[in-house]
Amino acid sequence: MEEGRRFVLLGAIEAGKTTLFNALTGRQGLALKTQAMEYERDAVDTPGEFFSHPCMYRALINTAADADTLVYVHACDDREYRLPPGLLEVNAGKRVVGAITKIDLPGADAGAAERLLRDNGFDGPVFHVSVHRPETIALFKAHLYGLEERRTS
Ligand SMILES: Nc1nc2c(ncn2[C@@H]2O[C@H](COP(=O)(O)OP(=O)(O)O)[C@@H](O)[C@H]2O)c(=O)[nH]1
Ligand SMILES: [Mg+2]
Repeated sequence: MEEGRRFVLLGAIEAGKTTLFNALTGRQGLALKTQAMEYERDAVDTPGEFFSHPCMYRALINTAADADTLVYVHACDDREYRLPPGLLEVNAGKRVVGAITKIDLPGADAGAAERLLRDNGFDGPVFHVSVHRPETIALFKAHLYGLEERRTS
């Protein structure tokens, strides 16, 4: 894996990280419960437990430190902002991108979810995505990989 081209998906359990990871990387199969860091080319999927267990938090910090882009994955029906502020502080200067997921859910209010992120000081670009709407994934993917290309060119 080429250094400095890696993005890592961070977010709570059930946020939709693994589903998004599979959609972005073309990995097949069901989004089974993620037990450990999963690497696929330049992407890293992380277990949501790493957010809530202090003893696992160290591993998350290390993985984030190795990454070039941090993707905060947030389900549109989640009313709580989950990104620990310290995580962005220790990764200052890194690209940060938000993904509001499951926007196909009935009554989904992606705008409200985005405001929640903004109210908590999240200032990277925010994308609204659903695995059931391929065009939203394509747009997000283009942004993610487009940024990677721009950086190395
Ligand atoms: N409706 C809908 N469900 C989704 C979407 N993305 C993920 N899910 C569902 O949300 C649940 C959690 O997804 P998963 O990717 O395992 O979340 P993770 O714990 O963050 O890795 C699963 O039941 C997924 O099928 C989406 O875009 N739309
Ligand atoms: Mg998972």
